[in-house]
Amino acid sequence: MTDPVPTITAFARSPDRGRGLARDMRVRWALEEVGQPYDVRLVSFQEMKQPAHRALHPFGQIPTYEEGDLALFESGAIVFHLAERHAGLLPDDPKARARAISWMFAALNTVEPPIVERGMAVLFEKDKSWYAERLPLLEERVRVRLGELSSRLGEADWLAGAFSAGDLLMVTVLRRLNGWGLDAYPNLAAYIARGEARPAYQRAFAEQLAVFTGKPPGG
Ligand SMILES: N[C@@H](CCC(=O)N[C@@H](CS)C(=O)NCC(=O)O)C(=O)O
Repeated sequence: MTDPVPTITAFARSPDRGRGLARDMRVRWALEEVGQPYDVRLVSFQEMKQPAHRALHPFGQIPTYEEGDLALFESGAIVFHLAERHAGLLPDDPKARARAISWMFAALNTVEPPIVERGMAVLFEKDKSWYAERLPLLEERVRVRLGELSSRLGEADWLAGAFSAGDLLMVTVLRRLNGWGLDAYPNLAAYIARGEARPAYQRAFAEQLAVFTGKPPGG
């Protein structure tokens, strides 16, 4: 029996204007990497906060993932589920697999928080009296993580051997910087570019951009 085609949710109108920064991009990219077709249900900000969507996502956010009677939320959990179910996103060797999973957690738990904190401040806190004082602190936290990540990556293509779900999540997390702070770390800029050059990434990006432009992918 073939698996049901999963349905994910994404913003009907993404605030990023099609730049692929919303977290459905991670899920789309993972689905493309493993060659799993999928459907997308677009939701408005209002719909996300309604009981029907909250039944899928307790925090009223995107992305969600439905596959038959399985409903998931949290982009990392969804990518992990796909990596467990399909070949191509995690190595088979148990130790190599555990290392790649560490990078999944590192992306979401260690690198993403300071990037999001800075991004939120820039977007929503500019008018606060403490903004000018707080911003350098938030920027320094991001720089520290970028420096550490850059040192570990070194000249390697990917974080733990072959491309994995850890890289997929890390690249999407770093993309949220929109290039900020990356001048100092050419190896991280090249790492992001390597991720973006993958055909699966390109397909996922085109799909989410098509939602914004209203034209079919590539059209
Ligand atoms: N940790 C969650 C974060 C989900 C999240 O913040 N989603 C954003 C879009 S990228 C959202 O739905 N924002 C609207 C809101 O929170 O009201 C994940 O990785 O899935």
